[in-house]
Amino acid sequence: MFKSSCLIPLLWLVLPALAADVHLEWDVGWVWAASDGFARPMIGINGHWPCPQVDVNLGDRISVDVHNHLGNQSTGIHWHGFRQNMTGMMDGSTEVTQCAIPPGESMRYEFIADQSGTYWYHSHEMGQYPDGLRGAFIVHDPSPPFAYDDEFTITLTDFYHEQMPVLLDQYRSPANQADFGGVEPLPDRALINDSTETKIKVEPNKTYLVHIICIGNWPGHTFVFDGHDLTVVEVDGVFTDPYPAGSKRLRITTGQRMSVLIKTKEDTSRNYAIWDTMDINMMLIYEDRAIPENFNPNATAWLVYNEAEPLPPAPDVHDLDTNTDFVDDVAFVPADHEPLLEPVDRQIVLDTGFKAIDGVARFTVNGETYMPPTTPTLYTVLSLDEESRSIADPAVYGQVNPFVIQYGEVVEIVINNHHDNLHPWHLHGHHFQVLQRTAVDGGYFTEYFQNISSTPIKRDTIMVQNHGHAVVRFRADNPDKIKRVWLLHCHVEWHVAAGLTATIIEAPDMVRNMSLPLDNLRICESYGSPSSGDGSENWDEDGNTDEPEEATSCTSGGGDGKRQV
Ligand SMILES: *[C@@H]1O[C@H](CO)[C@@H](O)[C@H](O)[C@H]1NC(C)=O
Ligand SMILES: *[C@@H]1O[C@H](CO)[C@@H](O)[C@H](O)[C@H]1NC(C)=O
Ligand SMILES: *[C@@H]1O[C@H](CO)[C@@H](O)[C@H](O)[C@H]1NC(C)=O
Ligand SMILES: *[C@@H]1O[C@H](CO)[C@@H](O)[C@H](O)[C@H]1NC(C)=O
Ligand SMILES: *[C@@H]1O[C@H](CO)[C@@H](O)[C@H](O)[C@H]1NC(C)=O
Ligand SMILES: *[C@@H]1O[C@H](CO)[C@@H](O)[C@H](O)[C@H]1NC(C)=O
Ligand SMILES: *[C@@H]1O[C@H](CO)[C@@H](O)[C@H](O)[C@H]1NC(C)=O
Ligand SMILES: [Cu+2]
Repeated sequence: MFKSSCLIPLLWLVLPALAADVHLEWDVGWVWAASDGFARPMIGINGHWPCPQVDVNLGDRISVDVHNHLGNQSTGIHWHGFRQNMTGMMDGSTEVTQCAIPPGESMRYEFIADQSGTYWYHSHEMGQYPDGLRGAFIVHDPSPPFAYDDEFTITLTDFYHEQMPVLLDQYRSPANQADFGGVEPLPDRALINDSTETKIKVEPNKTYLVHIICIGNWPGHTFVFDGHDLTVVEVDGVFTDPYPAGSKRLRITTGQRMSVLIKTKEDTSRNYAIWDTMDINMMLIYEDRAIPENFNPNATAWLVYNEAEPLPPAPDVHDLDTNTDFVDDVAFVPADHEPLLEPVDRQIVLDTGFKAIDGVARFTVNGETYMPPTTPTLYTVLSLDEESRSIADPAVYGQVNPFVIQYGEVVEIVINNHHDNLHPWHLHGHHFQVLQRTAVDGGYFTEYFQNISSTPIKRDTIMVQNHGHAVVRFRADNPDKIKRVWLLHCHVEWHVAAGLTATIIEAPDMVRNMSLPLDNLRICESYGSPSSGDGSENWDEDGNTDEPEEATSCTSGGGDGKRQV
């Protein structure tokens, strides 16, 4: 079925001499933790939660052996923001580039950290990462275009006391407002660095590079470092021309990253709070949503100059409108000043909507909801190669909202958000240029703005405002002309579960074959999913296939099916 010759060893030959081998052994399992005082099982790594930060240097060769010790859930790890140059089968999106890793199974991920900056890793399986399986991944650059003395990372997230399988069942129940697109479960807390009492020891007279990562499930976050100005120098792994945010607030959405420089004070006479708030406007859209009186969207952490001094309360940020009161990231300029990609070879327009399917609210892209195929889409591309059905025909991929693009094309994606809700759209495998993005209620795409940058910012996740649109471009510059498959989806896990996802099938007709590591074939077999064939069979709502068959032992929560979506 697949050629047994392996691509990975070839890669080792073309590496910079100084690159190191970084090998990680990760046992993924349940860990009790009480990040905000409420104890619950979290999905941790090697017996610890929060999951570890990965720190590597540009060019390092990464290999991670992931062992699934969860016992009752399947898993997989996506390396968010990595383009997976030459290693598209290592993207970790289950049902797309691999089968899910069932309990008791293992898989080795191998790729090269050939991009510097701020990334993260997270499960891409069945709405799983908000239960804990996510962490920071920093690729240090030997010569960044700015100077700093030291660095640290903070993550921002919404946090739930109940586990995702239970919450997803509630969200997807017919009782849940199917006609209105479904009401998402409210988070219990916001956390900074997975804690309500994060204290960051800093020294005076220093410049710190702060990596900020939104590892949350749903709302964006707006934050303020009291008494300190922030200068943006990176978004989503792309260095920017330094952007002094001054007194304006910065926002990052689920999936996004941002690095800022802060200059610490000259003296250590007091400490300062970091204030973070979840975008409450993403939760308020339903008239009949009950937001409790005491609901607290805020989280506080501290820059600690002097441990003998008190930790001050968060600044009282008045009149913050999380709809408008933030720096527009479309105004950033990438440090490499790469020109606007043109002309456009292919335009893809996504009009988002929702509809009730079997009484359950689903989101749609151009009228169709995404249903995960039992054969991972990449495997369809590889295995249908020799058959009579053309892999350039989107119909062979099933209900995955497929878009086929050709090698070298400049692809423009227009996202028209017809919802009352904001959506952070994320593209795997590429950075895209952001040409334009409207404000809330800014209307759908009809024409280009007059003020498009000649050097647009590049990132991999963009917030698309309600009843507005965004326009992004990328080149299908697949370096070695390998067939690749990338998800394009809203990063809100509720919305992923509701089908707000499309699939980009890149250069399917390229002759160069990619062979799958034997690990991948083995886990498909032990999971009970096919590793070849078309995308006509789906996992349904309850995690069963269209054609009923025996459930395997890798049952996820909330039902007797194989998995959740
Ligand atoms: C992709 O990898 C190839 C081979 O290692 C390398 O020549 C190329 O520069 C890489 N491209 C990017 C965009 O990193
Ligand atoms: C935040 O959490 C990560 C992961 O646990 C850790 O590596 C990092 O040091 C923490 N940052 C601070 C400022 O405590
Ligand atoms: C910080 O720098 C200022 C100006 O150079 C100096 O006066 C001060 O003593 C320094 N503070 C510390 C704690 O070194
Ligand atoms: C959240 O922070 C804002 C700004 O400081 C404040 O006005 C508001 O009262 C806080 N909310 C809660 C519930 O503490
Ligand atoms: C560009 O124009 C659009 C619409 O005319 C406007 O919403 C946006 O704020 C402008 N952007 C900049 C950076 O001026
Ligand atoms: C691709 O793989 C198929 C199936 O193994 C094989 O028949 C074909 O010759 C390969 N094509 C190339 C260009 O290697
Ligand atoms: C899976 O196991 C964890 C840890 O024992 C437990 O908290 C959780 O409820 C289980 N999930 C399901 C769906 O059974
Ligand atoms: Cu969304």
